[in-house]
Amino acid sequence: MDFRSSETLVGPRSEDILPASAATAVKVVIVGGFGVGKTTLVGAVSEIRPLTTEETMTQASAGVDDLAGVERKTATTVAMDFGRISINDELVLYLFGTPGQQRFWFLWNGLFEGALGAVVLVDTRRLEVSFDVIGRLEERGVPFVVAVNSFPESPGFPIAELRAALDLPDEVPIVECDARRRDSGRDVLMALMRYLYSLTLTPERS
Ligand SMILES: Nc1nc2c(ncn2[C@@H]2O[C@H](COP(=O)(O)OP(=O)(O)OP(=O)(O)O)[C@@H](O)[C@H]2O)c(=O)[nH]1
Ligand SMILES: [Mg+2]
Repeated sequence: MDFRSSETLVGPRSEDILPASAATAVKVVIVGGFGVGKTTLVGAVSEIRPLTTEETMTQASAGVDDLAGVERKTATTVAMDFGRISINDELVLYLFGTPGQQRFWFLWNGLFEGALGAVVLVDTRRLEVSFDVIGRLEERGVPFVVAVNSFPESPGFPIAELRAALDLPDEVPIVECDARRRDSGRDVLMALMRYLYSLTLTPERS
């Protein structure tokens, strides 16, 4: 039997192999309302080929899923996205993107299990979809940063107004990003890491 062809098909790519120096793994969840760019962000920053569970949106979701602002969207996450990014030789982040549609939110409980922190992705055209998301994180005590995904049509919001609109405490970082860009997504994750680190220095908040 010739195994060469199957080895080529199933063998891991060199970039998929976790370096032996990676001593600490951290789980981070990417949350947000429907269509804010969660799958895009995980795909942009992941150094491994991301696992996605997207299904084609059909006519049955018309009137249920609000496509305002993301009219060209044709697929939606039904379970989770998964990706990985090495922050340095020793620290690796496992990224779990959540489904945005409320009918799949029951899956969040499992995805939050063991998560050190979260990124709340926000679209300023549809801030209201973020309220419940933030409420759920606060209920569960998961620390988070807010990342504003800049769609071209999104209205600009001064940070102070955004903080007030989302009713965020002063210490929660708000950063802007373009979920399609790897460097931008990486900056968001670094902001989360810095925030988590700051919480360890002020234990009464963590
Ligand atoms: N212009 C622009 N388009 C974006 C950006 N991020 C995502 N998109 C597009 O917006 C749409 C929604 O992105 P997704 O990544 O599927 O959003 P999601 O949050 O995973 O959506 P659900 O899983 O359905 O909740 C897709 O068509 C993306 O190509 C962005 O930063 N700028
Ligand atoms: Mg998605």
